[in-house]
Amino acid sequence: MAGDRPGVIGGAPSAPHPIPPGQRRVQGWPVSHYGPVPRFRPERWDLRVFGATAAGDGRAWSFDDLTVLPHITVVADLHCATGPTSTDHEWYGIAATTLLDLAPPAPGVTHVMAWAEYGYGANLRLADFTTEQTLLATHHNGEPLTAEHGFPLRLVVPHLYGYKSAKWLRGIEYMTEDRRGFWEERGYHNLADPWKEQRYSHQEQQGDGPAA
Ligand SMILES: Nc1nc2c(c(=O)[nH]1)N[C@H]1C(S)=C(S)[C@@H](COP(=O)(O)O)O[C@H]1N2
Ligand SMILES: [Mo]
Repeated sequence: MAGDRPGVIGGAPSAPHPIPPGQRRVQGWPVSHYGPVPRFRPERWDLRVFGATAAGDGRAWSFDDLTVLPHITVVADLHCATGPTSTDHEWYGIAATTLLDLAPPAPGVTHVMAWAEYGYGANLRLADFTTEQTLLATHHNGEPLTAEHGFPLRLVVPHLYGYKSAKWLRGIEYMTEDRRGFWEERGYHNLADPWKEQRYSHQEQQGDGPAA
């Protein structure tokens, strides 16, 4: 599908394509999250990269700092692990790999925790964080994100179930071992591959998650 539109990762919007097993297509874009929608306060807001960085200390960006970084466009579907798939989202933002280049992880880093407002976290294998379609999105279909969809910044990990795509993103923690995030501690699968229907933690196999 790639190459339909120059510079767009993921192909043409609305081209017919399959969705993962057990999912149902929904019209529009439902809102799904736990807890209240945070308010954006630019003067207090930053995005932090911390934990096991190569440099030994962390880095922080204001929202304005982020706007001057290179941006990418990714077209992808969003699969909620409870069943709905909304299709053909056009995301615009900063590639996760760009962040990684600016604040490299220490050699032993295997996982990251994507931290959002109110302590929400989603853990990812480093390799899942660094795919070419993983991004920190500021815009959707040409408009800034709405508050309920993660304004001003959300992670988008298109190849995994939606709970890995943390809205209201505030930090990336580099980790030298795996640790469960918010939904991963509450019965959802540690890895979350929708094509393998990795929905629930009881389906996990040896090695899929941190030792209990
Ligand atoms: N901060 C935060 N991000 C979150 C969640 C949440 O509870 N808190 N829920 C996740 C889940 S389960 C899904 S399916 C997607 C839904 O994104 P949407 O509301 O933009 O459709 O957001 C994810 N990001
Ligand atoms: Mo979800």
